Amino acid sequence: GSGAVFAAVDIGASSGRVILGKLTDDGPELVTVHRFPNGAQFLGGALRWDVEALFTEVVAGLATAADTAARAGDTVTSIGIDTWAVDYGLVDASGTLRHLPFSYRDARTEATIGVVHAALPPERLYARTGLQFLPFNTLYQLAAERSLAGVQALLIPDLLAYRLTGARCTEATNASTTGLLDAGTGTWAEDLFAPLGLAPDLFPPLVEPGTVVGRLLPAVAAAAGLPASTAVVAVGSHDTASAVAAVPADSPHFAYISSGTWSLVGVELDAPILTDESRAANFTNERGVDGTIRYLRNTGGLWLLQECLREWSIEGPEPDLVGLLAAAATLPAGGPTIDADSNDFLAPDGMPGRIRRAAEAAGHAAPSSREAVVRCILDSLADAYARTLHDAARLSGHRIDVIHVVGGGSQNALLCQLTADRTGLPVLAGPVEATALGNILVQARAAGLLAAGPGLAGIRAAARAAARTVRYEPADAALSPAR
Ligand code: ADP
Ligand code: LRH
Repeated sequence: GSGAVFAAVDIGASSGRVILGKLTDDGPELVTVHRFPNGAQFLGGALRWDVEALFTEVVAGLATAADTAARAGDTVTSIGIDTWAVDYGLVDASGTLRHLPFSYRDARTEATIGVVHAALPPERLYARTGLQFLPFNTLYQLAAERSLAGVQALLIPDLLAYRLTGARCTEATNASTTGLLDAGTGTWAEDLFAPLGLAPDLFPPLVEPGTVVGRLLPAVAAAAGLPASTAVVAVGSHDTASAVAAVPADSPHFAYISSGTWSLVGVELDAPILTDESRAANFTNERGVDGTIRYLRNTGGLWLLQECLREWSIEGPEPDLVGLLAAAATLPAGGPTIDADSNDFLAPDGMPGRIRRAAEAAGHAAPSSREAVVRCILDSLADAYARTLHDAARLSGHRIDVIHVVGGGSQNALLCQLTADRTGLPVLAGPVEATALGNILVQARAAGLLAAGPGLAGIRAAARAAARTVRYEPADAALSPAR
């Protein structure tokens, strides 16, 4: 039937997609209309994102979305964009990019972390911003730029929205990953800019999810086959913010693992925790949709597995992920593990060898076969999840009865089972496309099609109606470290 549909542009570090979403009487319906690979590339001597190629894919995806909607008699009401966090493009007054955006995995911030901390000690930064220390937080990257004269910094989703509409803004959930936002108020921590030599208007003004950013530029509208009146609406433009908004939880006592290139592991809170203990445990207080706090830690994630697969596909034929996972599942428990949280695994290249050496350095026999390397990664991730959720519960006092795993990694049955076993908690896996779902539901609410509030209740109810989850029970519920 005819009606309003919403287009989600969702680009993760490993792949992007354009998904159309529609609210029906049976809940939200999602259709993926375009997919494309993504990854940082060595360009001009550094690891960078080819945002020009990404923009081309976005417009191609929107054109397919327009077509698909038109054939169903539907209208694309609005477009929302989310991507990975922290990275940005520098644009001058005419909108020209100074250079292709750096990837957060580029090593150039090693030289600037000390410079930033000399101006602003880490204790002061944490008390103000609540952001966990990661070597690639935006403020360390900005300190590595040769010059910021005459440019504004646009976070990646905001940069894409600017290219679509000509309007500049900084979406608030993603702004919280810059290290320059006040964790309590969700506004810029203005006093941090001058000590870092940053202009107060380096970033465009903040907007909250649900705000209309602008309308399509005529050239974009023509290329996409959409009316120029089509709105681009700010969503939780940090992919993890959109994913967590769409966790299909039916009680507040849940934890989440947003499982993709990274595993983002934590709980949802009403207020940030800015204590020294929390800083020492390296927990972050990122902003979620509706001012919620995503109290979480970044753990290594499926990046380790992605990089092994990439390495093996250079050595020979493309390995089959599903087959490797099945082989890894037949290996006995208690094999070698590594610290999946270690920053040693941040950079690309040579991953299987790095994992073998890390296992040996930890006093284990190095995993030799490919399936043993895969099992080592998954056992190590499950260990890291259990550790992190134990800490999250301890530091926040938040009760955890169930773990929701969302994102591409929710399809990994072995990892879900190991997670249930290690934490002693049931795991509910799915949806795979939680990020796009969260993106679409925020747009639908802005269009008045979803009950507003209280808080995320309306969005979560719609997420539950959309989700088909798979349940994993812990092998031994008595060992329950996360409780
Ligand atoms: P990102 O948003 O960071 O790019 P995704 O949420 O798309 O990541 O998740 C990608 C990951 O999902 C892959 O690295 C892979 O490990 C996992 N994945 C994808 N398909 C499957 C599958 N069929 N079975 C198990 N895992 C899968
Ligand atoms: C996941 C993610 C994560 C950030 C990282 C840079 O895609 O946005 O939340 O820490 O990428």
